[in-house]
Amino acid sequence: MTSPVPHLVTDIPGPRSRQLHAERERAVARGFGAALPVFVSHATASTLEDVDGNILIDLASGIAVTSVGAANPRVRERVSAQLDRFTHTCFMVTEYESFVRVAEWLNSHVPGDFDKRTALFSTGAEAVENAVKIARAATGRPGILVVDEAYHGRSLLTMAMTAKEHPYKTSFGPFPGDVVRVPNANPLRGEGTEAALAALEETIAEHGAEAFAALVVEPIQGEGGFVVPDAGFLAGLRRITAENGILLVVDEIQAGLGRTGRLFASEHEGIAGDLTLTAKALGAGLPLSAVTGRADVMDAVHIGGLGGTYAGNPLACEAALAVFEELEKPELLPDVRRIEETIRHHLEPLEAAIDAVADVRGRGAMMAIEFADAETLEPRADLAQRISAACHAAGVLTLTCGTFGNVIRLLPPLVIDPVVLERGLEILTDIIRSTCRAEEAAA
Ligand code: PLZ
Repeated sequence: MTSPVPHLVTDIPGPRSRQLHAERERAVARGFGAALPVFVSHATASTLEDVDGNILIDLASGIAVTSVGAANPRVRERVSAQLDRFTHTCFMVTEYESFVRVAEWLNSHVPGDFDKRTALFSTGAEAVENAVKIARAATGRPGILVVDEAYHGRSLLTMAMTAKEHPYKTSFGPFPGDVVRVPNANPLRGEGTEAALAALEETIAEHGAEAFAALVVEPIQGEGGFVVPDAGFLAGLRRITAENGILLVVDEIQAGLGRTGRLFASEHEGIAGDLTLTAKALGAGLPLSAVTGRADVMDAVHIGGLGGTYAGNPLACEAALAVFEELEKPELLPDVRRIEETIRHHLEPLEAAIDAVADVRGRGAMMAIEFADAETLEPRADLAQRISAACHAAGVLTLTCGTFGNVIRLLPPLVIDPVVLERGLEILTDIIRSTCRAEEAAA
């Protein structure tokens, strides 16, 4: 069976998208990039249709947000029913039930065999910022530990926590202090679990444990390059933080909520954060984020200390309740594991066949392919960008990532049609082969 998509009727971007993009340049601040300057008119579980009538295969999910599809019927039903009731009260003014139900679901599903509480916000960065506030209130300590290559957001504090300078931090400093970075156990480029953990213990000894409220870590790094840390690294962080009275904050904003084939990526390593952060897929595109964690830690904050006008907006809470219904379908997580098998089946043979393919990695529907020189591991951002651009021209939406920009990441909706996924991967692998072969022939 062949897939009827991608279905291209113009060049990508087409004339209408190009016209809108020109209008955008006159109206919208220049600081926003665009991975693919195409304007979308409709979406399905697997595809995006643009204003020129082209249908693209979606291997991005709006950066891991539309995990249940960008036009999910349950989300639509719940959100439209809420639209008919009311759009906003501000939870700090008058309350509504869905906020409580979302908190209850997260309390019972987030890893950790302890009594939990949840606080809802709107963006991922806001969840990270609030986790820091909560950790400081609970411990009475100031500092925050973060790891190399981490990404935690674009607000001033979360930029300080994010590793990569350009484009996130360039010209925006100074940043809040008391953020200290420790090595990551990056299997391709790092020194291994033991060395990374020894460096953390040294840093804690240098500053004194009482300097640090929390260590914040992504269980699988997102923007940093889909780095699945060496086995034992997360468990080591769990042990060392506990020994030093430092709270472990697990940032599941990109990797959580089914993306890796388990409900939470921390489950692969059998760890539980004292606080766990979710966003992105939580609201299926309606802005919603959460801090979920130990009741005693969460409730260390005084009444009135947490909030925000839109925190836990009622439309977004309804969307989250629909997402939970999807995540509870017994076939969903097995389907995600099948997505990983399909992606590995297509990409892994390239590792042996093509010198510039340095690594194929990831979990579930969070998979990546890294391009680098075979001998020196010198990153090949140029190749990743060229291949990604060729995929776009062929109607497959891929994204790049990584500290060096040399990684192509695949984030298909968890509900993508398997036939469409196969087709997208055939196009991607053909482009990787032809681009790399042409280069090898020229060398
Ligand atoms: N923590 C692990 O992945 C957001 C950033 C896109 P916000 N990642 C996508 C961009 O270039 O702005 C992210 C993340 C992790 C925190 C965040 C921040 O989430 O909802 O973008 O604030």
